[in-house]
Formats: sequence, C-alpha cells, structure tokens
Amino acid sequence: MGWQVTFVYLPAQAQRSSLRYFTENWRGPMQNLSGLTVRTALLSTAMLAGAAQAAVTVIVPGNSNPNLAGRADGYACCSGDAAPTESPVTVAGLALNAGDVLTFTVTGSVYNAPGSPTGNMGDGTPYGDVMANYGDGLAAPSGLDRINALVGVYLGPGSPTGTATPARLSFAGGLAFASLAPEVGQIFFIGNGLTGDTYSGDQGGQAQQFTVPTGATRLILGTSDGFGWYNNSGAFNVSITAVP
Ligand SMILES: [Ca+2]
Ligand SMILES: [Ca+2]
Repeated sequence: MGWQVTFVYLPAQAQRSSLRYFTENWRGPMQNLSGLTVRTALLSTAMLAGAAQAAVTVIVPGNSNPNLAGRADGYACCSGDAAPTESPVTVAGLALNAGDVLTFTVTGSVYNAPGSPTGNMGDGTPYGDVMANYGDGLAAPSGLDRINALVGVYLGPGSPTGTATPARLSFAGGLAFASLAPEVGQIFFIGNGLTGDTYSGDQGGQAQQFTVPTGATRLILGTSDGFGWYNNSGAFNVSITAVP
C-alpha cells in the first residue's frame, strides 16, 4: 500500500491556468508534455510514518550512573552514589517495541571528575576495562575500554533490584559495530552513535543500529565510569530516533 505524490514543474505560460493545463494534458506519470517535466515519486506509508516520527532529545549529565537505572530512591552504589541524585536519565516520549531499531545523535562531553570535559565527545577516552560489574539485576559491559562515554540500558517496567543479573555484553571486539542487540538489563556502549571514533577525532561513519529487546519498556541513559559518578561534570545532548 503506497501513496503517490506528483511534483509538476510548469512553464511560465502554464502557471496562469496551471490546474486547467494540468488536467487537459495529463496522461500519466513520467511524461514530457511540450517541455513540461512531470516527475513522480512514490512514498510508502512506512516512509511517511517515519517522516512524522520526530527524534526525542534528552540531556544526560556526567553524573548519570547507569548502575542506578530503575533503582528505588535511596539505593546506594559504587562508592558515593545513590538514587535519585546520581540516577541515569530515562528517555521519555519514546514508545519501545521489541525489534524496533534506534539510532542516536550525540553531542557534548563528560568528565569523570570536576573540571572541564575532555572534548572527546560521546565515544569517551580509553581507560582499560573501566566499568565494574556491580550486578543486582544490571550487567556492566565487559571489555569496554572507554571512560566518559555514553551508555544505555533497556529495562522493563519493574526494578532490576533483586533480579538475576544477565551476562555482561562484551565490547572486546571493538566499538565500530554496525548493530547491537542488548538484552534487558545489559548496560551497553552507545558512544556517539556512529561507527567513527570521536576519540580519534573521527565524527563521521555510519549510524549504528540498536535493537529494542523483548520486554523493554524503558531506555535509560548514563555515562561510563568505574565508581563515584557523583563528582562527574559535563553533559551529553542525545537525540534518539526510531528507524522506520
Ligand atoms: Ca567520578
Ligand atoms: Ca563512535
């Protein structure tokens, strides 16, 4: 099922009575009518739906600790952090369906201490396997050699606290993946959302695709650090788009 949209470029003499000219000369798409160029374009309903689907934008402060995703107020973690003060940011206004694919546009920088952010933007800075696995229903990524990067986690409606911790998602294979399909409760690297690496000064590349898992009702965003998010500085500006 599709929609047909026709773009007609009329010569000057036809503009005076363009509708009449059009109806009298129309014989179908892709015709050249006495110098008239008639072009047609087919837009699928899916494309129209996608065009109508605006990106959702959120601010993610540097002190957003992903280990506090979905935790009740007062839950403490990670040497000095507690909900809600260091809680990560729940993306509002984004309907999640299993199998949906999200892409991210990220600007800004964060820093794992007070002061000026490093300027490495979403992909952060190499720092060894920085994210400790605090568990309790949320699994830190393993082999993620980046501090001060944007990370996310999908959750269902309930708190992860007291539930089984899923396996850690490994990033030992690198950060230039084309797509990623995390499970609920697996904290994952997003970076700047592109295959390029802002640490290397590369702000280009392809948009990386993040699949929404079964059971996810919330997307929650934070930053990568090892402990003590409370004194972190800077912020990311993140736009999330569902690929039609
Ligand atoms: Ca810190
Ligand atoms: Ca990147």
